[in-house]
Amino acid sequence: NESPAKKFQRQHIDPKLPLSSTYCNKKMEQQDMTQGCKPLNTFVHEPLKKIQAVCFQEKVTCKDGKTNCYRSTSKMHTTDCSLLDTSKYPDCKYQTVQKERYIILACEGNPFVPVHFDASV
Ligand code: CPA
Repeated sequence: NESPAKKFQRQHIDPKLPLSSTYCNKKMEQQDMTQGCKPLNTFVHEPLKKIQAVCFQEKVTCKDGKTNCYRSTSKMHTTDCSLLDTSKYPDCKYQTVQKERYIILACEGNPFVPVHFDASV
């Protein structure tokens, strides 16, 4: 059974920068997020260690009011995958938009690692 930490890695980490505008269509399928067509998902294109280090950076309140969120102190390479409203389930079609942003992650456990992508700013 997949741990919350491994699920976060599957859904949100891809160290390689996308090379094409069809990145999200392919990657959302490959990473098993197209049963139900997940409406919005962010990939972070940085090494695992650099993303895990965010759990020890600036503490902020999460969108749901919990207090286990952390904002990165540097901008990171990200890609927003947003489900197109013309998408017809089960054929999930996404817009691919690359951004350089600060990321906000929820962290849990021992070791204290990311388990949820809260936002980018
Ligand atoms: P995920 O990271 O798998 O917000 C809903 C989903 O949309 C969320 O999924 C991330 C994604 N999203 C995104 N980019 C955005 C905005 C949203 O990729 N810009 O969430 C994993 C699990 O974490 C879920 O089961 C909910 C749970 N969760 C929510 N808040 C949490 C918290 N503070 N601590 C621990 N788990 C939390």
